[in-house]
Amino acid sequence: MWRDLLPLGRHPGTGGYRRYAWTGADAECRAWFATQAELRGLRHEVDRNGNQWAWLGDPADGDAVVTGSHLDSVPDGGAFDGPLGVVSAFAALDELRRRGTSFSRPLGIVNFGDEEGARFGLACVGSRLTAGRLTRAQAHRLTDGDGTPLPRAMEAAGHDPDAIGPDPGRLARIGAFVELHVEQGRALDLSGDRVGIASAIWPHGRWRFDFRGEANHAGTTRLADRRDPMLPYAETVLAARREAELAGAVATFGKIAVEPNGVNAIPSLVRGWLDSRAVDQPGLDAVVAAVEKAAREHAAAHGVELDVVRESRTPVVEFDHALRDELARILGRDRTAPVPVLGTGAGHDAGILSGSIPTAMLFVRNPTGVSHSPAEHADEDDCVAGVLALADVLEGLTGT
Ligand code: HGY
Ligand code: MN
Ligand code: MN
Ligand code: MN
Repeated sequence: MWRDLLPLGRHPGTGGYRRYAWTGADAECRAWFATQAELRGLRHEVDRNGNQWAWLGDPADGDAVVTGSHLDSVPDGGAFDGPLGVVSAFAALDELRRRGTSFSRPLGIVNFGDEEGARFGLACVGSRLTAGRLTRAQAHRLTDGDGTPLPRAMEAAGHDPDAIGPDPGRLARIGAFVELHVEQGRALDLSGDRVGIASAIWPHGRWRFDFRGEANHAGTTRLADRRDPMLPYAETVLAARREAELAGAVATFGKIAVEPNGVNAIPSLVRGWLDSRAVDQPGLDAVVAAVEKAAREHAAAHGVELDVVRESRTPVVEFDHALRDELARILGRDRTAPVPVLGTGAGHDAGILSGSIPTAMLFVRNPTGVSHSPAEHADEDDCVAGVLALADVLEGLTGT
């Protein structure tokens, strides 16, 4: 499976993945998923929101157990964030077939669309639409960096954008969703464990800061005469770092757009996107408010106008306690020490769906903790341990 999947959407220069929603690379990944389903005799289905499903048994019977993740990536992402959960899902099913497991509940494997939000700015679009956490009208207003609206991109990829919307009937037939994911930190490396169980996801969000000044000649405009939006932007980046440090949170300006973007022109616009995450909602709100306050002060001092737009905010997630306990029991059977339980600052479809159905996550050790980078890595032995853990979980939940 890896051999077929690894080349898709990989940038030859960086070695990172550029698998953005509704692009050619995305289509190749989706074709790979459909092929994996077909090879195993699973019924392949694309839902109204473009999420892909592969079914063993009839989901109409209800109380299905679903596993899977996503295949899209951030700009120059690694090979594991998302795909490890999908590959492990198919591999776990293969393992259960080897064991001769018979299933008492329908089993589904899912590839959620547009998890990273790399193209249209909002993460987890497929699961948000399904859960009714994003309306069709809101989704139709999303555009990519080239100004292509999401509905046009969907249409070009052969999906009907007017069909998108909540799918409560589908969710009602799912009794549990377990997403396996590469860990995006070093907790398992530090504890010496291959696999852990997720406890919670920090609240997080994305804010767009538009600093508007005046374009002018870089050689002839006196410093005193400038309204340069790059200056308050730079001060704001430093303020974000300071405020996050004070609050024990994280804050990142990882994306920036500059107009006119000329080396010898003072910018007219600097647009920076803030991603911030904290242990709790008041902590997150306080960091973002402090960054915005600093941005406004610095903008005013430089004669620059500022607009701040909240593009998304995802509340804290506590994964389902009963399901978590069940996973801990299943994975703890042959162990003396308890299975590690860890929180994360990364968002996941399992977090979005936790408001609608019982969800849980398994994390696989990441020896460096690096993620959202071509350097992301997981050792093969740990990936195999993840597949076997997922197989045990699926067998424990569905086996007769
Ligand atoms: O956490 C994130 O940045 C995304 O939802 N994976
Ligand atoms: Mn990610
Ligand atoms: Mn992911
Ligand atoms: Mn000139």
